[in-house]
Amino acid sequence: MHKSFDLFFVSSNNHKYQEAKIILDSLGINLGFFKSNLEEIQSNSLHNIAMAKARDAFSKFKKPIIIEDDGLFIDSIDGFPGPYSSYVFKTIGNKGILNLLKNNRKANFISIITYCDKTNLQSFEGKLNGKISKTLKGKGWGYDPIFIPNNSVKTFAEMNNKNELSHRFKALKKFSKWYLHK
Ligand code: ITT
Repeated sequence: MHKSFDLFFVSSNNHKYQEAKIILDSLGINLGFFKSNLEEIQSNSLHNIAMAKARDAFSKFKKPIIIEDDGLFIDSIDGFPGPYSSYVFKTIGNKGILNLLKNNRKANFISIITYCDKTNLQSFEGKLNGKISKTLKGKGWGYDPIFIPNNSVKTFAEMNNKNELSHRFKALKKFSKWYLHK
């Protein structure tokens, strides 16, 4: 069954896979899914966390894989939650973030996609600038209801073209260029 897949996305998060699948389909890459909780090392570098996750994923599944590590970096609180985005979402959540912010609402979302196979370990970064909304807007997963990309008045949760401009799209686009010419 797995034969038709070019490579596998390893993550505990279905939403991330579903978006990555749509994006890579549009770029001509057929992405399978292994649902798994990967080792998440303590580090303030998304790149280091991503490399550890990718090594862990490849050692578990022994097939070409990609993993993703994301961070929402908010300027006025020194880049918090950054590498702790997953933990912060599960604890204080979007309402907790909104309660921390005043006037300066600038933020950026970063995605690191790391590819690993027997001979390669390669990372690709996508960064999207934007701001945090004043209230929750729209229905979406994770930080989608509070993140407004630059040049938009809508949050990710209210947009219908998130996958054409997101941090994830930018990282996967760079990855696809490399992967298809590898
Ligand atoms: P893995 O198993 O792949 O690690 P995860 O959900 O723990 O899944 P991350 O460590 O990359 O993933 O955590 C980043 C968090 O940031 C994630 O849990 C979401 O809450 C949030 N996030 C990442 N990308 C997002 C997006 O496109 N929209 C909304 N929230 C996002």
